[in-house]
Amino acid sequence: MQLQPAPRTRAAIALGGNQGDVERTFKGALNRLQRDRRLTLLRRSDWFSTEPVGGPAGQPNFLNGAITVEMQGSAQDLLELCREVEEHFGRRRDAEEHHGPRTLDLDLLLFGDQVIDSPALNVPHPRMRERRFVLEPLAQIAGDWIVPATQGHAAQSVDACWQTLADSLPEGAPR
Ligand code: PH2
Ligand code: MG
Ligand code: MG
Repeated sequence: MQLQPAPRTRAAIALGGNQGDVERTFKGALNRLQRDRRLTLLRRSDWFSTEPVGGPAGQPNFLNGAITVEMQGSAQDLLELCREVEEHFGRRRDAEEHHGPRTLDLDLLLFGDQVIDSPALNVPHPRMRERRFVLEPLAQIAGDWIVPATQGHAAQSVDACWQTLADSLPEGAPR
């Protein structure tokens, strides 16, 4: 019997961080992700300086961005790869505060048109529709990607999600 190659799926990943030289970390993270032969980088957004949402008072601003990739493997495979890269760049989940400072956060936002609801992984990312620091960069690179219906939200393009959120923000809302 011949083994079939794993299917290739387009995925979207959010990058965040607010400890150390985050721009350098992001660059290193993209290199490291691409070293894995299963992954191809498709596009990357600008990097945005953003005010922290949640977490301890007074933590530094974040740098945020988004990338699209093609992954030969499952969403779980991609999650594991992201965790490895986070760890390589000094992320220590066991020693950090909820929503607190971190060197590198790689959040799997979208995986093709899949809806995944498991203890280990939720796709689409459950909070992506509410987060400016996710939608603004993602809209730059994947505006017409349809976010599948979940949690009472209809299926909607990234652009439409971003427009809805942007319209609800007060004038001059912080990034
Ligand atoms: N990540 C969080 C909590 N708060 N705020 C901003 N601006 N950017 C983030 O990436 C971020 C956050 C938890 O992952
Ligand atoms: Mg995360
Ligand atoms: Mg996160």
